[in-house]
Amino acid sequence: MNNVILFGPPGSGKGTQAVKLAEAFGLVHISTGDLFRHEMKNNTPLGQKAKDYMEKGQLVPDEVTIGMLNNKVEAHPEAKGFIFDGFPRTVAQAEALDQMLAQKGQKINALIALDVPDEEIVNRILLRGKTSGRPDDNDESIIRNRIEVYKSQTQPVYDYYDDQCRAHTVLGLGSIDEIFGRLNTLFEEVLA
Ligand code: B4P
Repeated sequence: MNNVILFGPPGSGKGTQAVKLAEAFGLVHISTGDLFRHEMKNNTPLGQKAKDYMEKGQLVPDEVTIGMLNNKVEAHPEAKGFIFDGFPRTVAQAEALDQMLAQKGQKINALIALDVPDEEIVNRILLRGKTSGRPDDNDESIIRNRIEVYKSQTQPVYDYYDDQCRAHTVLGLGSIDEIFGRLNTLFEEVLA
C-alpha cells in the first residue's frame, strides 16, 4: 500500500492537486475539509460540531477529526493506498495516523509540502471566496488567522516527518499543470 500526505498552508492547492494525483496513481483521496463541509451541508451532529471552528478559521478538535478520518479509511478496505489532503494538521493527528496505519502493517511513504507565499494564498482564497460560498474564504482577517493557525499548529507536522526523513517540499507557484508535473515526478520516486 502507498500512503502520501499532501501538505501545505490553506489555499496552497492541496485539494486541486490531490484530485489529479489520486486519479493518476489509483489512490483514494481523503480531504478532511471536504468531509467536514459535507457533514455541515447535511446538518449532521458532526457538521454542527465542526461549523463554529471552521467559520472562524480554527482547527476542528483532534478527537472529532481523528475519529472521522479512521471511519473514512475503514470504509475503503479495497484501497491500494490513500492521499491524505488536509490531514494531519497537528502532531497529535500525525501520531494517531501513524498508529492507525501501523495496526494495519502500513505506513506513510512520504509527506509532500506545497510551498506558497502568504500573499499568494490570501489572493487565491479571496478569489475562490467570490464563488465558493465558504464563510472562511470571504474575510481577509479569517484567512490570515488560518495562515497563523497553520504556522503555529500545523507546521510542526512537517518537522515530525522530516525527523524520519520522509518530508519533501515542492514549489507551489506556477500553473496547476506545472505543479502537477513536479508532484508527479516526486510521487514516482516515493511510491513503492
Ligand atoms: P481545507 O478544506 O483543507 O481547505 P484549504 O486549506 O483552504 O484548501 P487547499 O489547500 O486544499 O486549497 P485548494 O486546492 O482548494 O480546510 C478548511 C478548514 O477545515 C480548516 O480551516 C479547518 O477548520 C478544517 N479542517 C480540515 N481538516 C482539518 C484537520 N485535519 N484538523 C482540524 N481541522 C481541519 O486551492 C485553493 C484555491 O487556489 C482554489 O480556488 C484553487 O482553484 C486555487 N489554486 C490552486 N492551485 C493554483 C495555482 N497553481 N495557481 C492559482 N490558483 C490556484
